Amino acid sequence: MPFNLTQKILSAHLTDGQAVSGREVGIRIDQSLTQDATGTTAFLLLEAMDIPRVRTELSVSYVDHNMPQFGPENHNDHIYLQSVAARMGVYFSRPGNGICHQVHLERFARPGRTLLGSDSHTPTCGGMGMIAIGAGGLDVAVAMGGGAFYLAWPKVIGVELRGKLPPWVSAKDIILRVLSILTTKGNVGCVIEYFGPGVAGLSVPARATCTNMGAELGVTTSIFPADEVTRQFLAAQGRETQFTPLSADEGAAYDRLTKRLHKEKDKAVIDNINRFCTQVEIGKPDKDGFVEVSFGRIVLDLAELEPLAAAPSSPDNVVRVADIAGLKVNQVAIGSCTNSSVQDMSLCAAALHGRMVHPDVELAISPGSRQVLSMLAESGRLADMVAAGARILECACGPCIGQGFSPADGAVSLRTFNRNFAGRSGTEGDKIYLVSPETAIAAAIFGQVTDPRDLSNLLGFESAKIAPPGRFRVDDRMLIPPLPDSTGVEVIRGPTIVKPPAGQPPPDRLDGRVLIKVADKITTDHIMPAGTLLKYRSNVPQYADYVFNCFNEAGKPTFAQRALALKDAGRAGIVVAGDSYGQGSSREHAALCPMCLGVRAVIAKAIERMHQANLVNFAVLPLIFADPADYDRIQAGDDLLIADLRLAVESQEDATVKNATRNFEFPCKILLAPRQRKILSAGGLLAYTRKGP
Ligand code: MIC
Ligand code: SF4
Repeated sequence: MPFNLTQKILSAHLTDGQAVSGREVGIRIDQSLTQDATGTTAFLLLEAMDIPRVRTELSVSYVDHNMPQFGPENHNDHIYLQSVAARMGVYFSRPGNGICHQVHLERFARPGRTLLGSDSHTPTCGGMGMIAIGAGGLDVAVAMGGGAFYLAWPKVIGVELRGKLPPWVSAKDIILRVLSILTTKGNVGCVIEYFGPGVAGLSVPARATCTNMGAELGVTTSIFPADEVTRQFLAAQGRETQFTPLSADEGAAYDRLTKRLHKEKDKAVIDNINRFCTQVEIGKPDKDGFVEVSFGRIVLDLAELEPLAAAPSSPDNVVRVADIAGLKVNQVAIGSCTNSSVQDMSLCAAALHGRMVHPDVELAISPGSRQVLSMLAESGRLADMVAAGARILECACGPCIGQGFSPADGAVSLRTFNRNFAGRSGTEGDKIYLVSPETAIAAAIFGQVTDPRDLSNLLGFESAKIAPPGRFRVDDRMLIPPLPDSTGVEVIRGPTIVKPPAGQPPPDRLDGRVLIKVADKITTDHIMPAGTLLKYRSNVPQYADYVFNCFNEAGKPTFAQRALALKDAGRAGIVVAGDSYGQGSSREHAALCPMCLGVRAVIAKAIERMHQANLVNFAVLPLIFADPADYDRIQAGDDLLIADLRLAVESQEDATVKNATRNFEFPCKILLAPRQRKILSAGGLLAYTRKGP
């Protein structure tokens, strides 16, 4: 039977379970990555497992998120991470070396390997033909300790690429087109596999842009084949021996996807499905106007693609750049793990050469890595950027995670990043558009949204294509390799690094109160804000003061205060949510901090993959409304009871929840694999791992 590439790599790594769609399986993890904002907890938890040294083929600890260093917290984290990496046999990528995903792609990614990272954009390395998955830090810690990683055997959605991209249209436009079809909802448990004749025209960083932003679809990962382009990239990085050609077998099958969409409200999405997908079937509308739409693969003719943008405030709010042309722009930011390669940066520098950034625009550029920055410096491109008035930021996440460069009130900001969730930039009511480097640089020069296809005329140069470097500048001195023998290495823990609290086994009976009721598409940024609060990541009790901070109202008790009062009264906190709860990052603090405040259950219409796993890992019960209409019958402040909670967690597929305030009962589903039930019953993954299954 012919296999697709995802099936091939997963099957070769299978340690547990069967390859049946939706069934939980365990896979062996070859490589891991952590970054500082999730890494301190990951390593504190790894230490708590009493594992002397990591058992992966390769593990790398990056420092790229928490860089401003206001107060001692960030530097304490860096010192801890460096010392614990030395102790555990892990590579340490020093602050200044670059963004984890960009550096990993350059120096470590290998076709056919598995990579688990404590960051949702770990799938970036899928651009190299590997299965690269984002997960919570505790899952990564278990994998570093040699344990399997568990996931639902995925549905594999095929994206066939044909033709060649026109000038000034690029990879960002491909993934924005995919987002306009699949949206950020309803893709849990899928892998996106790219194939077809159009793949060969895309460089490895361009492929990585597509797989990176696959995270915004909520899929498990995305993958490209490993071909001649991959070989050339590896050779240019001095790593040709690590190349293996890999692709789907001839005639390999892909899965169909079914989505529940609203006939009117989701009309644009249904139109896109009709336009870009094969074998579309649309069911009859139900009483509320919802239809089941199912389809085969997505087919994109790259030659017909045009510049696109994700308008505020969701990555799937996709519009044509031509339709918003003329909109005044006040700020442009180029960088992030999505678009910060040498090619992306060189293209922007070429457009800026001999010109000035528009007087009404502030332009920030953060090269993705030290390799990128040094190559820009050597080629003179950096001088072009500086001469044009660009503000050069360090090689780190920076504005992408709200570490500075927040836009002014009402300002329009164009960014080459991957997320534009409301407020993530650090400005309430922000107007962030996600665009390609081509569209971003056009706006920086002209002060308004400009279709980059007009740039050939406006700037007088033919094409925007920058050839991939034949040789990258390889200098690994900022990557500290593992010591052959790390016994006796001292781990340095500054006072701001606090051991995370442990989870608790579920009580026999849940007696709780709804602390908050939130709407659809609540992201982990809503639950646990980053920005200036990121520095508290290593101190869970302190960071927990800011849970659901964006919903706190002046003069009223905060979420944390209400939750702690309930906890002190010996009762459980409950969160009620709509569809797609916990979108976005892998940050386990979005489970860990609410748990620390006494939250024991989340009841939602649907919960995203990484967040659901994090809830289970910290013994917070995820429950799904059996009838989504029950969501409307519950209010914040209602008292909810589950009589046989322990029994339900151990063995039942449904739980009956009694709303004692409004005097009615409603059913919820417990959609957990047997292993997850054991984890919850044990009080979380740490206790479960220590005890053994
Ligand atoms: C993000 O892009 O939101 C982050 C910051 O990289 C997160 C990780 C984190 O919260 O530390 C992610 O994507 O997982
Ligand atoms: Fe960093 Fe932004 Fe990428 Fe997250 S999405 S890893 S914050 S650059």
